[in-house]
Amino acid sequence: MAISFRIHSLEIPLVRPFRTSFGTQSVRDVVLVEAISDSGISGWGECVTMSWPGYSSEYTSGAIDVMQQFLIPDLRPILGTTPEPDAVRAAMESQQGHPMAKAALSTALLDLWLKERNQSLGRYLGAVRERIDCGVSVGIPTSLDSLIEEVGLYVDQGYRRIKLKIEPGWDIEPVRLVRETWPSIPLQVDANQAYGRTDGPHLAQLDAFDLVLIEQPLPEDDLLGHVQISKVVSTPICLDESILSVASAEGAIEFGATTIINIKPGRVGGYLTAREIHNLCVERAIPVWCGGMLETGVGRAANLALAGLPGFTVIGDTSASSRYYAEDVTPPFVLNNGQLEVPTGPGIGVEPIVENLAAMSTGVITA
Ligand code: NPQ
Ligand code: MG
Repeated sequence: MAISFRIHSLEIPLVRPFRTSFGTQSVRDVVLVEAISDSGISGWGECVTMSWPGYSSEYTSGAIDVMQQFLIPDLRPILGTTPEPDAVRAAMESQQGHPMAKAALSTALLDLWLKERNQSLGRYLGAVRERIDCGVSVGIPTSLDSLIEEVGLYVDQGYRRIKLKIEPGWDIEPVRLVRETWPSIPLQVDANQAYGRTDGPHLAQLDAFDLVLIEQPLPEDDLLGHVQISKVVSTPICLDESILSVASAEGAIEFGATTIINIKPGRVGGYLTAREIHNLCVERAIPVWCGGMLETGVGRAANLALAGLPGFTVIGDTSASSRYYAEDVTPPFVLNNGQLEVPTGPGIGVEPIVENLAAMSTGVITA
């Protein structure tokens, strides 16, 4: 006997469609990886891929495929007992790319390893905060009226920072209107790669609105373009999709392509690398914040632990469950005074509710 896996596919309706520059999502297709020990303890990790390769080259059925065909077979030799977190990451390094699939597997095994040690993920990672200030990401709506209505809802709920999704044709005017309506709320924008190198002068019009940052204006492989944009725009440029590893983070910082970094554990292959990027950024005095990928409570819990590290000084996208879901797969994370609590239980500190998991399930693969 040894550790085995169950790969759970779920579908959860979103409370409202979420539109970004790369497409619209109305239902979240979620993959939860469950790592089960001989003694019957389960560790959980969420795979943050989307169903199509719109945000990154990974996508859900591809992630399940690479887990089954390559990553789980690579892990097999070390699964006699619960492996050390470093050994898990190393075992999967023989496959290129697929950080979201790797993060899901490594987080499930890390949750199990921590539960066996009765230690929380926050403590393991080095969290210094018990509560996290929360921001919210606002999709591209159908009108300026519905934008103001939706932002107003979040402001009333207590969110401490607003992020507007932008794209060519939906940028200067919506940002102007939100800034005029809420003159002092921390506000930022995310383009998800929708602009080009010559859009600097256009994006410089956003400088008038006292934004915290402009996130990922250009394609993920265009570091030079981000350097060029940052010379024309005075608002700080923050990279998301471009940051895939410690090396790519260090390069982006040294080249002057980014002065703030969005860390998403799924995009960088898991929480160990996320912590290393955080440490690099602290060394280089680059503020970081924790991004979001419409996680269920499983991924949300782990992100809150990460966001408790000392370098996370910029408000992130760790929103309450209700921002996306009427019913979460775990007990819901509820906003309290604009904050969420870092879970303190062993591992990620939450478990899926068995009935919810069953009701949302579209299939389970044993591996
Ligand atoms: C970002 N997230 O920062 C992403 C992108 C994103 C919270 O803005 C389904 C699954 C739809 C993941 C849409 C936020 C998604 C998604 C957008 C991630 O760039
Ligand atoms: Mg982003």
